[in-house]
Amino acid sequence: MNEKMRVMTDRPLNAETPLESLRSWITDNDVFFKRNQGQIPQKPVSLSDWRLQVDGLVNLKLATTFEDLRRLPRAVVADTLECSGNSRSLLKKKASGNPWTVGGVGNAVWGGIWLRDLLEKAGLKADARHVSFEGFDQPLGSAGIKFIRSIPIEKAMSSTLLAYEMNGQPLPLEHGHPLRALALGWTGASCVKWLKRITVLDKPFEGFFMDRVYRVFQKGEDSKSGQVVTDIEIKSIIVEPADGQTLSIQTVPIRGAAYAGEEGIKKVDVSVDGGSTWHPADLVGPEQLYAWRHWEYRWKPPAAGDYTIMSRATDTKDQMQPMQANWNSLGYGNNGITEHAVTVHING
Ligand SMILES: Nc1nc2c(c(=O)[nH]1)N[C@H]1C(S)=C(S)[C@@H](COP(=O)(O)O)O[C@H]1N2
Ligand SMILES: [Mo]
Repeated sequence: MNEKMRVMTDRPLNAETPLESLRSWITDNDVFFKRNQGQIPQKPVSLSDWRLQVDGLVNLKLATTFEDLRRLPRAVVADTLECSGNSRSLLKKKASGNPWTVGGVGNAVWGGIWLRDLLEKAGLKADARHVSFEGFDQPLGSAGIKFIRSIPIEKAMSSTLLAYEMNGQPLPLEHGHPLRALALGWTGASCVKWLKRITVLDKPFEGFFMDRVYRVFQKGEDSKSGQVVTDIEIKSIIVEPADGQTLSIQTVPIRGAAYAGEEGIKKVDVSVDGGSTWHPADLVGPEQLYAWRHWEYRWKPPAAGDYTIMSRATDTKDQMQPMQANWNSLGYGNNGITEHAVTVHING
């Protein structure tokens, strides 16, 4: 793994992408954030031994080989993947979980097949409502709980990819080799790695990773009463300058990325006075559904001093990033403008 990554825990491996690697539209595989609940397989499985089970509420159970998958129509799609808990450590009130700053996100071009094509081969029964994914990574800890997650059948049949390539390379071991799910525009929790089994269910899968975590709830509330985390909400991050940087008094390029899960980015505004006035930024670089949009604003600091820079994204459904994050016990979905502000010092 690249030494620039910020490792939060070794076992399981949880590491975030450094700020400077978020400045390119494609996040390189070696610096792409790594988030694991269990033990990453020690070595890649042999592709000739590997099988993907498709079972549950289907007309025909499948034991798909890697060769079978390669024969299905290949789809290539950009998708920005973000951990549900990204930016958690920027919350003013502490929430438990990995202390991500902004680097629990990355954008890649993924190659694979549509899940729909595989499910159509198996044939759905009339009561099919959810699709669960199981990986072959080994759980860590005494409870031995497997990371199994399910998504609604509509998402599975419309915009979920099974990826075997990442940025033109075979899917790397840490990112789920040989095959992972990607519910496009949804947080990482619905994107199960090292797939071995896909099961069609008549209701959401029940288990620790569906009911105890990846839900938005307040302290003292039952986790199960909270909404399940699904799509990524409208957010922008500032990737340049960095918080606390000292700059000289000349034009400062302010750059960042904005993303909104299943929606596109309509505009990004920048404030250099702590949110009193806003200026439109230029949207730059590729524009693709499910992928982030980079933006830039060239700022001429009027005088020496300390400045707070904020960015505010609006999506194609006119939903605007909130001034403050919607706090919850596990610190999911921090997209607050204030929490993502950076302060810079301008030298005279
Ligand atoms: N099998 C398996 N899949 C998994 C996980 C896991 O622990 N095991 N972690 C999930 C979470 S919470 C996230 S954010 C993404 C991270 O994907 P990455 O490591 O490729 O960035 O994988 C998801 N898929
Ligand atoms: Mo995650």
